[in-house]
Amino acid sequence: MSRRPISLCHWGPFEAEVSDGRLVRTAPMEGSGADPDMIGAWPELLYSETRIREPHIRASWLEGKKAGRGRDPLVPVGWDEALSHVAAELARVHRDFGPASIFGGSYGWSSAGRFHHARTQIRRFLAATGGFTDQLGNYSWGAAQMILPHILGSHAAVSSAATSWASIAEHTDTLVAFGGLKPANWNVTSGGAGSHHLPEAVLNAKARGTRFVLVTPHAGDAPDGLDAEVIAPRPHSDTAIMLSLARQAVASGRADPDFLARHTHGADRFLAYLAGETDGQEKTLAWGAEIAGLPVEDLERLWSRIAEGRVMLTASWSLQRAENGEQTYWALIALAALLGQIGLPGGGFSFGYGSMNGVGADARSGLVPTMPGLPNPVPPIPTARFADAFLNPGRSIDFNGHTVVYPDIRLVYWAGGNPFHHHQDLCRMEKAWAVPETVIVHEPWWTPTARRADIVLPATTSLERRDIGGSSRDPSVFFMPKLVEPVGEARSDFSIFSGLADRLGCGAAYHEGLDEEGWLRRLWDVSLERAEKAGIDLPDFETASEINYVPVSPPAEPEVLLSAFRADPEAAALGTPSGRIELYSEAIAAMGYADSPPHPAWRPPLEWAGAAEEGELHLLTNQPAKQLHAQLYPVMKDGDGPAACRIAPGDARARGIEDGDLVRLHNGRGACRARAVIDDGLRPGVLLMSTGAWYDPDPEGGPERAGNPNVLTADRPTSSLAQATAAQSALVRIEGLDRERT
Ligand SMILES: Nc1nc2c(c(=O)[nH]1)N[C@H]1C(S)=C(S)[C@@H](COP(=O)(O)OP(=O)(O)OC[C@H]3O[C@@H](n4cnc5c(=O)[nH]c(N)nc54)[C@H](O)[C@@H]3O)O[C@H]1N2
Ligand SMILES: Nc1nc2c(c(=O)[nH]1)N[C@H]1C(S)=C(S)[C@@H](COP(=O)(O)OP(=O)(O)OC[C@H]3O[C@@H](n4cnc5c(=O)[nH]c(N)nc54)[C@H](O)[C@@H]3O)O[C@H]1N2
Ligand SMILES: [Mo]
Repeated sequence: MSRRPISLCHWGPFEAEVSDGRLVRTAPMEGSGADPDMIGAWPELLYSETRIREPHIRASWLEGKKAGRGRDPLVPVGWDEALSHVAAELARVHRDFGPASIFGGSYGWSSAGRFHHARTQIRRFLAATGGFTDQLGNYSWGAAQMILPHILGSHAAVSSAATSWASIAEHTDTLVAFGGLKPANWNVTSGGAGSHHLPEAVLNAKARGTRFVLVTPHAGDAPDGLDAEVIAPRPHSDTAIMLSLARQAVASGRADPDFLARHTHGADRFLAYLAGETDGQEKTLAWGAEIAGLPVEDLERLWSRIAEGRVMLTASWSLQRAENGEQTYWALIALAALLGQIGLPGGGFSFGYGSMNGVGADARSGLVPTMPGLPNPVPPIPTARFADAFLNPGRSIDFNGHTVVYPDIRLVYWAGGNPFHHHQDLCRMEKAWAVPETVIVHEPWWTPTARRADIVLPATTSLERRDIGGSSRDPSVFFMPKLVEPVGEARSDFSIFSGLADRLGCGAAYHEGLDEEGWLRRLWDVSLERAEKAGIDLPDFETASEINYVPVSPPAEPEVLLSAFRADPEAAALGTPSGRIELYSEAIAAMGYADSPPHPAWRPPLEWAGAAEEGELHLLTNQPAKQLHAQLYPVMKDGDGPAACRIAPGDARARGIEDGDLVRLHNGRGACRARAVIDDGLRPGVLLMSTGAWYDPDPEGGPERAGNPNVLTADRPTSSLAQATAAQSALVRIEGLDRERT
């Protein structure tokens, strides 16, 4: 019997069993450590009733009515008719309103596979048509992405570089993880990965003697077997905790003056703030503990853990997805700078160990290229401000030192994302979504976003086409075979855009006369060149297509973040104005934003426990354990009722809520149903819901029915500097719903 083909998705590599042209079974590739439930969901997901099988157009749109989007019926049409409408509409809007009125940022994860990555494809296509309004930054680490270049010269510390687990296992005495090390987040990697070995890497470090301290309101953020110490502060108080530890480092004489002098800029001004010289408040441990809602002994103990030995400080990405999230990352870097271990093996700081599979893995990045982009003359808007932009054409906002003027959006084109999953304040977004004249969506499944389009084009999944896959955090490359024929009439995004580009007369610019195979060969040629430069052997295209899975040897030395800069701060100067780690930034000071101080500082958020009224709780929304965002929902959702909401026992008791009860969460922005799960590992005053439920508003005006917490979150930016999502900053109330149980 021949070997089963291997392919790849964001939640891991898998072996596929295909019988009579139908996918019947999927299992994790042997030794990969991928989650068998998520991988095993593929056959049901692929043929789900929720697949879009043919192109659809809203009947009332065809009659020229803008109103009715998301309510009036979508009717099936042939491909030719659908593509004619899309091409004509793009040409009309382009001609009458210009390229800036076409919104095609299309934020979203799409699927694994470098060539067929929908978001890359749509941006190239819309650029080929003459331009479009793009989105700058992401939802994952949007605040860090904008502020880290001011502090470190680039955002590599959050995106691609982290000190490797091998270095931690060998050298780290204590690892302090703000935001915890949530093990379920290791189920996925952007781009897919051959190896899911973080659970092992962490236990290996523990076995070698690393002690773990997790600072998180939820004990569930601790991996099994780690025996970690957990400190559970109020959400969003982390900045104050870090600043008080920094002050303690100075006050106790533990701060490293040589590191500060040689490797940082502006330390004196930051230290003056810590001492209270600029605002009359010394940032003592007692001050930090008060803000964090902790006994001061907890911070004294935390200080004693980091005062000695080799210390690695880390923060999850969730911490900066909050009001003033920029400050949290800056404060962590400042604390690490005072301890003076940045750039040493197993010491200093790194971000995101608990955020995604592959962070801290020993891997070579960037072997497989994506389809290259094309020039776009239109300036982008900050990613998470799109609903605000639709609602306020012509308005100016501050953004990282310059002014962005919102364009007048007439047409929205989305491929590879689900904004009715990912954006905040969905009731506000519904209003924004009604503004454009036309909405076009490519999707494999009838997601809430697809259902709110005027023209829906059915896209294939990565199992229905060939591709080359690989993540920058993984030592492998995958040649993903076409496992089955497309479901229904689905087509790849590339084939849809090629057809449209030909109609619009920009085919040569978009596809360059190449088909799927032609592009895969071209991309692989680039990989071979890159591999040769790096001294790695890769097989030729035919061999790789045959074997599917190509392991790539990891780099010889484990990565240590900023080691070259530590060794020689002149030769390996950072890309900041001073060439050093900036603890005070003149560039940020010059922006003059009231909400963006020029050194790390505590600024109380608008929505957090410190501002809560009687009965209000802080709602945190983390990533779903067995879904990738809203992907997999049709198969992996937990039962028929709404999503779970975790609540601490005392908070439940005070409201007469029992485990399993149906509950209603609400605030001034919206309301949703949920199923109460009483969790004694959760800090009182905090509610925790995972994202990923398919938005299902009640036409009768009752609470949203699936448990999508984004009806409760605020569409408010982290700060004027980053304009990133602050999804974690939300106060809500919760109550039982008529004692109904799910
Ligand atoms: N409240 C709250 N909200 C959040 C977050 C939070 O912490 N709290 N986290 C945020 C974060 S970090 C992120 S990254 C976002 C994620 O938000 P999204 O990336 O928008 O979420 P996904 O569900 O992964 O959406 C990807 C969509 O692409 C579709 N797709 C897959 N393959 C293809 C393809 O080949 N072609 C096409 N055309 N479509 C395809 C999938 O079916 C899916 O619907 O959510 C953000 N939202
Ligand atoms: N299984 C699975 N894994 C995923 C994803 C998925 O959809 N499913 N999505 C991936 C993506 S796109 C991203 S960006 C990453 C996101 O990675 P993260 O942002 O790190 O992950 P989250 O699950 O949002 O949050 C992790 C934990 O942070 C804690 N936390 C939240 N706010 C605070 C705070 O103010 N203080 C402290 N101390 N702790 C806080 C919460 O207890 C929460 O459980 O996850 C990736 N991993
Ligand atoms: Mo993300």
